[in-house]
Amino acid sequence: MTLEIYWGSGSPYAWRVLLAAELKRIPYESKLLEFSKGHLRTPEFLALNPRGKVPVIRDGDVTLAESMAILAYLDRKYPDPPLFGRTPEEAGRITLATSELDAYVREPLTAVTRWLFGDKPRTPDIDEALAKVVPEIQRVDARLASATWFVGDAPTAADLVWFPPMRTLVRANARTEPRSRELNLFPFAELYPNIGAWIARVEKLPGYDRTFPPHWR
Ligand SMILES: N[C@@H](CCC(=O)N[C@@H](CS)C(=O)NCC(=O)O)C(=O)O
Repeated sequence: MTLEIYWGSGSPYAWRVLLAAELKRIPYESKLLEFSKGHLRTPEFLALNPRGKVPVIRDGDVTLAESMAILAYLDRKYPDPPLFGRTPEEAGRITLATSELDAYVREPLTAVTRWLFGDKPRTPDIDEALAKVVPEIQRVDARLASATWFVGDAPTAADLVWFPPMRTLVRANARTEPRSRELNLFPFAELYPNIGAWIARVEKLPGYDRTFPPHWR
């Protein structure tokens, strides 16, 4: 039975999983669900994931939710190329990078991106979020100044996990000027050229186009 991937357009968590499947060249059946049509609230989908969230995979008898669990599963089942490195040190550094995104960056970054796309006035909350996000982005840009990928010489889970939120931020910046200019995030690729170049590299990976959020086109 073909691997089935349930995903939603633009979901950063689901995007990780699609990128992993493409990187590993795993054949899969795409099950694109629409949030606005209530597809995640149907009894059929809730039977797969009672939390009603994507991503979810089905692989024969195995049903699995939570993006990091899915990456771990796919990596064990299809070891090449490895998502979590080839050495203990690489595994540690990759997991550090994915944990850092989820622990320290995701929440303030979501606040900044939402503000950019919205029409609310600037509040201290946004400045607080920005003060957390900017040093993190600067660190990533500095890291990518001397490296092609986050860890080692090939894309890993670290790249796949950081890519969707970074690509979302780039999109938000391009589409929300002058709000993005007000936050000193515009033009993103000029301010953070190494992140810009890394994004272009990810976008050249085979199969990338199939993972691109349909509603962004
Ligand atoms: N921790 C989960 C997060 C999954 C998640 O929050 N998915 C969102 C889309 S980005 C979702 O399905 N939201 C639908 C809802 O909550 O109704 C993971 O890593 O997979």
